Amino acid sequence: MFTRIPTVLRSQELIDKSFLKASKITEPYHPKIEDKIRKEIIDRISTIESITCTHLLKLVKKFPTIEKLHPFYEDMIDLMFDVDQYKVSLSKAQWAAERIQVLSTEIIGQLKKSKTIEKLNRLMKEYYGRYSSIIKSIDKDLQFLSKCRDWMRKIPDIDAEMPTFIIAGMPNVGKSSLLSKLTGNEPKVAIYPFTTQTISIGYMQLNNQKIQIIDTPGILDRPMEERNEMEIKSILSLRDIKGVIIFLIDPTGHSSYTMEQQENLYREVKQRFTSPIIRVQTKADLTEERIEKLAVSTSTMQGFDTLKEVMTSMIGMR
Ligand SMILES: Nc1nc2c(ncn2[C@@H]2O[C@H](COP(=O)(O)OP(=O)(O)O)[C@@H](O)[C@H]2O)c(=O)[nH]1
Ligand SMILES: [Mg+2]
Repeated sequence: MFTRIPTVLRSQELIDKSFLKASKITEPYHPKIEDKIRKEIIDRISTIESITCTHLLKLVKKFPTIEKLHPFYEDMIDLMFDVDQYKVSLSKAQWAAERIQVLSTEIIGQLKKSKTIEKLNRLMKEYYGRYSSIIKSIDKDLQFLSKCRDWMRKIPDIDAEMPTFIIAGMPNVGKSSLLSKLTGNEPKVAIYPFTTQTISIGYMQLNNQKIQIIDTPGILDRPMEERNEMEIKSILSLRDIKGVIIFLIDPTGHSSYTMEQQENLYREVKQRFTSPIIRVQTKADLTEERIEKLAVSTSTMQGFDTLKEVMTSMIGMR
């Protein structure tokens, strides 16, 4: 999702990069030495301006506008860094680019009117000095934006607009098995911010529509009371994904969790999330007992057709 945000150079890096490029510029022979020097300095300044403004304006353009993002990303970002500071830092980048453009135009104008080599060199020095101080004045902002970029790249690549099913249930009830049997592919795995957990994302077609299934190992599988505040907030951001929850229940004892533990988790998920919830019994091959209308087995594939029908009927319910 946020993989296209460009790397942010620190002030000194940007200065070094521009100056290095500028230093390589040499003018061919001119009959008058002042003309040669003037042309060279003007070209250098234009190069510095162009490299710098391209970089800064690319940041302004490619860093996302937070308000335009889906609430899920907005919430995540809100947990990660100070959004007001983010906006300030981006506008400082814009400001610096504009200042550099004005400065370059001003100095180039003066260069064109200057006759002596001494005056030309003095203007070049002045430009380098004023340029550097503008760029250095936004170093904190560039540093901050670089950190924001690192954070944003950690947000899992959930497509917030795609119909989504979120698999929940205690550990070992069969979440991962169901995901891989439904999607038939290796899921994408991402670290879930502020937790020590990962989430897996898989895709499948239901009724000619691409849907996304999220397996939440360690995320929707234990009571919130065992979690710290950041972890809770981060998990609750999943509420913004308007998905349907598939809550798996393993009544066989195979998962080593009691029905009571599983029902407690169910109640908690139901209370915290407003999404519709489909309850599904798992490991139906291990027992004749049916405690839910829907019962599936990833060993025998029984119940899969019915589950898919129910899922299809729920697409677009939220
Ligand atoms: N017999 C049987 N075992 C299953 C079924 N689904 C999962 N398992 C087994 O249950 C264990 C836990 O499954 P897993 O998908 O990793 O559960 P998760 O922790 O909820 O992701 C694994 O050993 C699976 O092979 C099923 O339908 N039938
Ligand atoms: Mg698992």
